Amino acid sequence: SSFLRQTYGQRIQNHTNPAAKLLLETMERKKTNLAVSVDVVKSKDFLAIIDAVGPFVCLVKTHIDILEDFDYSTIQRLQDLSVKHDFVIFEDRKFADIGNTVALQYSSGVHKIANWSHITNAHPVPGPSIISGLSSVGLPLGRGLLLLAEMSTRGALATGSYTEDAVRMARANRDFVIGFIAQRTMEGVGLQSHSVDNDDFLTLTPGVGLDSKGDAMGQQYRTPRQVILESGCDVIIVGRGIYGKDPSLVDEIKLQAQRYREAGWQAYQERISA
Ligand code: S5P
Repeated sequence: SSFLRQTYGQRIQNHTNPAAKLLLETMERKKTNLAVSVDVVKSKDFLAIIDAVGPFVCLVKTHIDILEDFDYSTIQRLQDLSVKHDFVIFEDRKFADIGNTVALQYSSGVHKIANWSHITNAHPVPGPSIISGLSSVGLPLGRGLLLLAEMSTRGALATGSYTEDAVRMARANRDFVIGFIAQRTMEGVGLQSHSVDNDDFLTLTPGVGLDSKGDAMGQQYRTPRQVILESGCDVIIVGRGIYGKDPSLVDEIKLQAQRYREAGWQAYQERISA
């Protein structure tokens, strides 16, 4: 039977990885499957947006390398906000190199991602060694990894057998790989028969917008209903749909976050009661 009919709370028991459990617990506790992607370049805006959307989200997704005034104190503030508002942190680093290099990129440099990000992600393109490299750093810290099995952009190359192989790589590394960045659930993808006991991975899905179909650079948007109810994804990731063009409009950002949270939760409730 499918995990899509189980509640987020029920699915906690299908996971052993601490980051996966934390995310599902947070979703159940706060009744939200909304993640906000905070793609702004000034630390002040970054922190203000996170403080504004914090009550409505299960997770905050960062691109820490776009902050032009980055200072490690921003990380301490991000962690304080994550405790204040009870959300999980996901640095969207999209690692894509050999094991030795990604282990260094994950642990070191100015950002030291493994120190503070509960979840990060990787392209499966190098093969299984990217998972061993990252897990050598992240697993002892209780971190979790998402594989990019599909992308939201027009013309994306992550399709067909590439996507299937990504799912097989995940199944072979269940201790560290907690799910996928994908446009639909990967449950059963690439299986000859239903031969795995536990195929419950988390599906986090970007390319979500209620008012726009895409941008001028290949992004494509679908609604929370399409993503959660029709495609069986678990978390909607919303960036510009929530913070728009002006990061200083805090009240408007709060309203949009509430709107997306409601749309995502409504679609989830329809799914589990279907
Ligand atoms: O396939 C993908 C994978 C990711 S992680 N498509 C994406 O858009 N993303 C990320 O999601 C992207 O890097 C950006 O941070 C966010 C989408 O932002 P939005 O403003 O278009 O909602």
